[in-house]
This record gives sequence, C-alpha cells and structure tokens, in this order.
Amino acid sequence: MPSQPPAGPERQDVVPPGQRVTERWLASHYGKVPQIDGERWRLTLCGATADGGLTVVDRQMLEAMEFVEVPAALHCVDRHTVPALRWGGVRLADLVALAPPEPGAHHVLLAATRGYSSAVLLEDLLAPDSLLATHVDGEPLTREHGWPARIVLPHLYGFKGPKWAAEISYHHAPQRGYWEARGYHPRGRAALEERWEHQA
Ligand SMILES: Nc1nc2c(c(=O)[nH]1)N[C@H]1C(S)=C(S)[C@@H](COP(=O)(O)O)O[C@H]1N2
Ligand SMILES: [Mo]
Repeated sequence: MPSQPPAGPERQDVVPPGQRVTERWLASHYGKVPQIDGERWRLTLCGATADGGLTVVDRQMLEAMEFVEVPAALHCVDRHTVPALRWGGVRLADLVALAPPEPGAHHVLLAATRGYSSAVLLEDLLAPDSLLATHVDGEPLTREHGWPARIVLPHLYGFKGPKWAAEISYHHAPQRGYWEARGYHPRGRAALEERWEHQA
C-alpha cells in the first residue's frame, strides 16, 4: 500500500505539470556571476511606499530578523525542476512590513544587480513561503546560486525570483521584468502552468 505523502504547503512529491525532475542543480541565469561583497550588499525597498520614502536593508538587519526554513523545489519555466531544496532566510512578508506599500500598489518589480528583474503580484510576495533566502540546505548560498541573497517564491516559476537581489519596488500598474518583456507570463504559477504571456 502506498504510504501517505506528508501534507504541506509545498509537497515535495508533487511535480507541476510539464516539468521533469533533474537531480543535478546547475545554475541557470544570463550573464556572469556577480562578485558581491556581503558586507556591502544592500537591498532597497522603494517605489510606491506608504510613507513615500525608501528603506535600505543590509546583512546585519537580515541577521536580526527571524530566520525561517522552507522546503521547496525550484521549477524553471524551461521545464526542469530541482527537487527538495531547503531554503533559509527571512520571510518577504516581514521585509514588506518594514516598508509597506501604499494602499492599492499591488504590483512589484524585483530587481537584481546587472539588470535582471521580474514582475510579481504583492500577494505572491506575501505568501508565507516566500523568502529572501540567504541559505540553502543549511549552508550560505554559493555565488552562482545568488549569494548574498535571492528571492524565492516557491509556487512561482524560477524566473520570478532574482538571484543577487538588489531592489523591491511597489507600483500601481503592472510591471515587466526581463522575461515578462520577452513573452513570459505576468503571474507565473507553476501548478497552473502559467508559462507564456498569451495564456494570461
Ligand atoms: N539575477 C538573476 N536571477 C535569476 C536569473 C537570472 O538570469 N539572473 N534566472 C532566473 C531563472 S530563469 C531561474 S530558473 C533561477 C535559477 O536558479 P539557479 O541558477 O539557482 O538554479 O534563477 C532565476 N533568477
Ligand atoms: Mo528558469
């Protein structure tokens, strides 16, 4: 008799439709891996903020926040899924609470160093499993996988989560990041196979 899989927000046994599991975790990004000094790294929360200002977060501030771990696979829209990663970091909801958006600013652009960005909805950022990750499988992120910090949105395709995260900005209108400008889906939920803009 098959044993019951563990219940949880991101069940490790569920592979979204159209994905194949790969056991080797090869980094996937465009351009070179940036060499970022962790002590100098900063993340800026800006755009349509409730107080009209911007908030800058550094590593020390992150270390003072609650550290959580979330088990989640990584689903690349190109159809490979890296299973069973254990991400560690701070909840994006906790970061947003430090610098909340103006009422009605439901759109967010997530930007990395060197031009990469992705467009997401505020509600996807606020999901309980959404993290600014600094660790994976108990170790600090490697440079190629996003050190010092990357955005992890487990229910969305991987392209929604910039590695080498640098900025979170709030907007009243939908945004387009790197892949959204190239025909990929504005929402990007993996379970619903939201890959392409024409599906929206
Ligand atoms: N800065 C940056 N972040 C990025 C990308 C990128 O090209 N640049 N690629 C995205 C895509 S398409 C995926 S699938 C994941 C891959 O993460 P990995 O290289 O750790 O597997 O990173 C995402 N974050
Ligand atoms: Mo990807």
